[in-house]
Amino acid sequence: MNDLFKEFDPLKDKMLRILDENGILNEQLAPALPDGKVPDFLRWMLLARAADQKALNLQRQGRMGTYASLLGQEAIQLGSAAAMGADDWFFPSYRELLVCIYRGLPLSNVYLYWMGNEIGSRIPEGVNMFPFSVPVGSQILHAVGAAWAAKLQKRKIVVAVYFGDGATSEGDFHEGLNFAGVLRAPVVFICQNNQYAISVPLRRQTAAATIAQKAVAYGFEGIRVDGNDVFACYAATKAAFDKARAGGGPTLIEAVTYRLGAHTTSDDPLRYRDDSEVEQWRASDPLTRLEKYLRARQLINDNFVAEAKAEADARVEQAVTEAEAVEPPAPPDLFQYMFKEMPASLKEQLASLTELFPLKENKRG
Ligand SMILES: Cc1ncc(C[n+]2csc(CCOP(=O)(O)OP(=O)(O)O)c2C)c(N)n1
Repeated sequence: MNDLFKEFDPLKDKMLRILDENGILNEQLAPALPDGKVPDFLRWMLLARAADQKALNLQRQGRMGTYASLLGQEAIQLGSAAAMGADDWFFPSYRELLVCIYRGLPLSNVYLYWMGNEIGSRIPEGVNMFPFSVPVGSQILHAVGAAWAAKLQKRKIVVAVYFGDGATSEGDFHEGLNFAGVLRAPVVFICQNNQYAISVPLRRQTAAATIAQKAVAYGFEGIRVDGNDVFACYAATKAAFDKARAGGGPTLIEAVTYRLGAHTTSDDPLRYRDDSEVEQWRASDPLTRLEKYLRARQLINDNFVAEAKAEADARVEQAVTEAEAVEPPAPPDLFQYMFKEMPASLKEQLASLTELFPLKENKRG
């Protein structure tokens, strides 16, 4: 298992790729997955794509707040999520819709979150995730802490944490990796290198040749994978999880991918990148790649795709109905959830807000 990390040592300037852009599989590197499971991967990716497009539409219709699309990043999200064990935990940033729903978070929770309703962040019992993290990189420290706790408690739990290339410029990234290395914490760092931190390109985040090689400085293994290849993403994550569970410590995975959409619905990428660049990456769309492979192997046909899309649309509509049926948050909700005992300064602010919005908002306050 660890051979994968030796073979793809980031200092050797190598990148793990198993399924190429034409849908051709490298049998030697292919992970052990039953044929029946792979069409399911496509089904999930189609669901994420439908859910993503719906969120963008809802935002444009004023039915959702700002939304951060995952378009183009489905392979790393699905591949990594599928490699986790039932008891493992993950700590998302804000872009991991597919990881969340694959691991059991209802899609309606994701929608509620982006609708500005804290109820979206109430994670159901049994879904082993922390809520979305908007402060860039802060979840890395939480994840390392959780992994260390699991190690101290001798629980065979592995923790995954997701972040973008921009997060690697944060102190939290370096502190997290340093401690994980020293403590040999069972944590897998998953960097979705989608080339941009809003408008700032990767070359302005780091002078290093790769993000994966940063693991070397912290004393553990890193690997660079083709982030649009679901097999490579699955194989690397599975190896990293197996290693961590066996006491082998942390791993940094750099999934090289591309954010095909805008950073969020508030962003205009035309201002800082060329359409030609986007078009180039579109040719490596993770869904098209997987679909080509599955069709060539005759594991799916037109009917399968049509049915999967229809099923996805129905699930998305159901989730929207559920999310929109939840009462919108009242202004005093802003003051909930942070402190057990509300500090005096916040009590004062709450009182003046209540004065401004006296009647119906108060009923839930
Ligand atoms: C600590 C902190 N600083 C700045 C911001 C503003 N901000 C929001 S997203 C973002 C860029 C993040 O880029 P990256 O880590 O590459 O993740 P991506 O959004 O590309 O998935 C920034 C600077 C923030 N949310 N938190």
